[in-house]
Amino acid sequence: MNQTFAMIKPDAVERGLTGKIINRIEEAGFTIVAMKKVQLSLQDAQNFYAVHKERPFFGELTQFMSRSPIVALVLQKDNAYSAWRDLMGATNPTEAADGTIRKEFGQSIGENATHGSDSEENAIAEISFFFSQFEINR
Ligand code: IDP
Repeated sequence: MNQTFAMIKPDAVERGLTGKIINRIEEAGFTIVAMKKVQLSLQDAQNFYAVHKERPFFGELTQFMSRSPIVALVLQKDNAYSAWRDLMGATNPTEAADGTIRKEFGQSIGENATHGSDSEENAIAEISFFFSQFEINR
């Protein structure tokens, strides 16, 4: 699977970091095959993060993700999901390696600038949550 799903989260979009993050994505050799800016409703965020619904931070996470627009992307590269996870860095920006996007742009464990699918299976599901097959350039 050479595609994965990525998001630029509300904190980064609000701070005017969309262009810088897209630049990092392209410089790392990913091809952006789909992209759009949308605002999630609270229900959309709850559906997208349903896997986390029992976690203590679910309310905080879904409020955050629906407070202002996000940028949704489909990225293409060999081993796309793991390559994008590597470029993002650890969930908590304070634990993320130097040179990663979360290290540079993340503000807290919750407001950590970007999302990336954590498996090939989830990449397929998350791409189809946001994009129809006609919106993905091949
Ligand atoms: P990931 O995004 O690195 O895959 P997950 O553990 O799957 O990390 O968590 C999903 C998202 O939930 C994180 O990116 C972050 O925005 C948020 N999150 C994770 N842990 C916490 C926490 O302890 N407090 C608040 N938000 C959290």
